[in-house]
Amino acid sequence: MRLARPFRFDLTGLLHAGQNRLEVRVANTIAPHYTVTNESHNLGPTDSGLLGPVVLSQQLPVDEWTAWAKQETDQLLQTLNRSTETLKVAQQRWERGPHWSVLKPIDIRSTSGNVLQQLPDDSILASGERSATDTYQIDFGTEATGITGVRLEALPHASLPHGGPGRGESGGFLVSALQLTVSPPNGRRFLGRKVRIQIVGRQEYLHLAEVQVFSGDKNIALQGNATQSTTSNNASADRAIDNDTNGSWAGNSVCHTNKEQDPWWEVDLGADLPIDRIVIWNRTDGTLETRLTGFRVSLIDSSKKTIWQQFSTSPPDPRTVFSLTRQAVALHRVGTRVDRPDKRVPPMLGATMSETAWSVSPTRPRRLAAIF
Ligand SMILES: [Ca+2]
Repeated sequence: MRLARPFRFDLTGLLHAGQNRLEVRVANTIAPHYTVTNESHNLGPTDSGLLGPVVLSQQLPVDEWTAWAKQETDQLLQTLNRSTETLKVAQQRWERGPHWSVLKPIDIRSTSGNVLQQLPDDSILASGERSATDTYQIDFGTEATGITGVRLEALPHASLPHGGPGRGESGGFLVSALQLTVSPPNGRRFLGRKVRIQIVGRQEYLHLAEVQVFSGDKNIALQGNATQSTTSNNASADRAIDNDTNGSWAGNSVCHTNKEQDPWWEVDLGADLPIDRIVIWNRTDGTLETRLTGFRVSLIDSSKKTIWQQFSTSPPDPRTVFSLTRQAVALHRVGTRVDRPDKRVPPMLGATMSETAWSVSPTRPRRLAAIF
């Protein structure tokens, strides 16, 4: 009879190779005895039955143990790596959802000389002489890739009028424009194989007098192979890389497509090459240069990925220079979020908002955000 715990039985020598059957039988436990003993001596449980769990452990030779552990690990890993429909859906949702991280300011400037101070949480606090208008220019460093959105948060602060979040007399603010540009880090350059120019969203003729693609000081477009969506008047695509910027039609150096939806022109440089500048020369005769109003320039790499893109709203006169060391980012969708949705906040729109604005006159300090 054993009354102390733990109960340990050494089965060495009783087990044989292969499977063994073990039966644990518990009979006549002493628990019922407690119910009839004097309470002053009763220190244990009074329920009849097995008191406590039974754990069987076995010690295997090292090699068998290793094999067993490996088998167990493999099975667990298999379970871990097995994808289910629920997991797949959850992962997709996780991947779709935004994951915000705070950008760390590197350089902060105010054109009207306001004092901009970086706080410990990397937010920026404005103070000093208030001016009617101002432009804040802030450089951030980031190693993030695949950025899909930017969120501008306006935070209340005790030093601002009525607790902020703005510097207006009521603690409000008005943001009339937001422009975002991106530069490759530490002198790195965009590598691309094709430069594509396209008029998007309407039926139009596309003419180009010349397209220069500079890698350093060398125009490497001259070595490329030019194509375009269609050709009219025998004005082939290679007229835009004939090293002649003459924009007069009579000079036979301007390429020409049919009037069509979303016409394009493209030069293939043959390999991914570092690109610093793209210069687009327009047609100059008559008033036909206006046809090149609203076009898109893209740099595409060998894997057909667009790695740089810019949209120009005004026609080159006679040329437009696109520097790839600093790229403007087109902002597409804008939303605002307030912590009190019952308060109406006018939406902030567009990459460069000259006519619309994000304007807030809070009745009490609160945290606001606009998402681009
Ligand atoms: Ca030309």
